[in-house]
Amino acid sequence: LDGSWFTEIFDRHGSAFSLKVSHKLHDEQTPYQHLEVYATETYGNLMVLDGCVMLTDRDNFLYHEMMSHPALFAHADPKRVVIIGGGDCGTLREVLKHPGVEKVTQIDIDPAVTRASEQFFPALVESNDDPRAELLFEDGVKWVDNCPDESIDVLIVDSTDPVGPAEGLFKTDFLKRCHRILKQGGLMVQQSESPLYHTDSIIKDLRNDMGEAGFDSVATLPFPQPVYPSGWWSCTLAGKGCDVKSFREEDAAAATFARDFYTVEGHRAALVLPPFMQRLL
Ligand code: AG3
Repeated sequence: LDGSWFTEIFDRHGSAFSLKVSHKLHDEQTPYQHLEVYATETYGNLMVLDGCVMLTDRDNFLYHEMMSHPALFAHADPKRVVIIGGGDCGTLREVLKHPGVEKVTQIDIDPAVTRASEQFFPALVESNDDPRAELLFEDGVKWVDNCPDESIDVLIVDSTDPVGPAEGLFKTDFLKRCHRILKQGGLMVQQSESPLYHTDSIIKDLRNDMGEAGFDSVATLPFPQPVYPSGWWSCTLAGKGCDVKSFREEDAAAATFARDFYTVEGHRAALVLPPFMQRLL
């Protein structure tokens, strides 16, 4: 390949994704991970953690809208929202678009991610001065442990892949702790990797573990995400005394906030599991 390319190799899947970069904007070894930011030729800025693509200017709306709006519309009246991870603040920005939300606490262990977002992805942090937003930099698992029972409406886990620091966020033990802090009628949503690559592994295990943790309904919503492994991604919702397959369709249709991907029809469609996933799950 001519010129300079950033490549993430998905070795176990025999594939890779590349973006042509014009230059590197940032390179930092934080206490938690290796953080890089590149200027690309056609996707705007690119954030990379430990060699894995986190987001680009051009397509992060797909992931961030699907990590927030389906969950928030699946809840009857979400007021108290928690985001574990999500330090780039893209999910936070989407959550704050819901006028009924009274408080959102984002807990990311690594402040360097938020600092990089402030510097290189200003659009993602544009709502951070909203008085409803609280940004904490600590261990999300510990925060959940110190959170009172039945106090949260929607919990969003916007993590990296389930290897290294985020591994514990996919385990039954953590999911049980999440279940404890959710109110009745509450729900959680976890980013759940690629439908093509991970349905019979990470996605299946996560759904089973959510059931084991006490959740009574579960739904995996696939969505496009060109810059992640296979170009196709998913989030998995789990409800505590609510059916995550139903949502406030009238409110979703009437919502006037700015978005580029989420629609009520798209939400309905995302709830239809492709036959190959039905077979594997
Ligand atoms: N969190 C999901 C990242 C997973 C991507 N995996 C990979 N490139 N191998 C992204 C954080 C965006 N808020």
